[in-house]
Amino acid sequence: MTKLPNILITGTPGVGKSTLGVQLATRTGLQHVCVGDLADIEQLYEGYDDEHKCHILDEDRVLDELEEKMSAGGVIVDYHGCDFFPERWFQAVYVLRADTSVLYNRLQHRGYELRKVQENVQCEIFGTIFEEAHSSYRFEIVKELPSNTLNDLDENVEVIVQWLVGWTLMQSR
Ligand code: DAT
Repeated sequence: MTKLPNILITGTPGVGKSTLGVQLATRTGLQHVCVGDLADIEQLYEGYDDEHKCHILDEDRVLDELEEKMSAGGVIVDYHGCDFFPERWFQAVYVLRADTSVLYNRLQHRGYELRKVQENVQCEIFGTIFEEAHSSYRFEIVKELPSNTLNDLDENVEVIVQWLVGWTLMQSR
């Protein structure tokens, strides 16, 4: 039997990765893994960054934790970084993008302090994660999707479902 593909959803915090991941998993039956949640549950940290007020991810332990699942296929991973995953894990990489004002409001609503909101909005303006994705994966598998409205969310689910259908057909030829 052909293995199902793995999909990476990445982008700045607050762009809507988990929201899309959950909807996509419901629609496709693929398994959704939010790396942030996994790290919290399993305490996959190697310290605390006082300056940015966040835990420092133990990337090696995350990779160890996920390897078996990823090798089996059919996983949607979401995380706000993408350069430490093995390139071989993913057949498609989607970078979600949000407008400055939209992201600002979402992060403020999430309770982030002003400096953290500004840092993340700046990261989005500079397209930092988009660049990281392009430097980590083959150009043709990296796609950018707008994630500002609920309509965008619906369309993004459709785009990825269509990709999955096409990918599955190609494999069965
Ligand atoms: P992330 O996982 O990228 O940090 P999230 O999925 O938690 O982001 O979403 C952040 C907030 O934005 C949350 O309140 C849900 C909302 N949201 C996500 N995608 C959206 C969209 N396309 N349109 C409107 N709101 C969205």
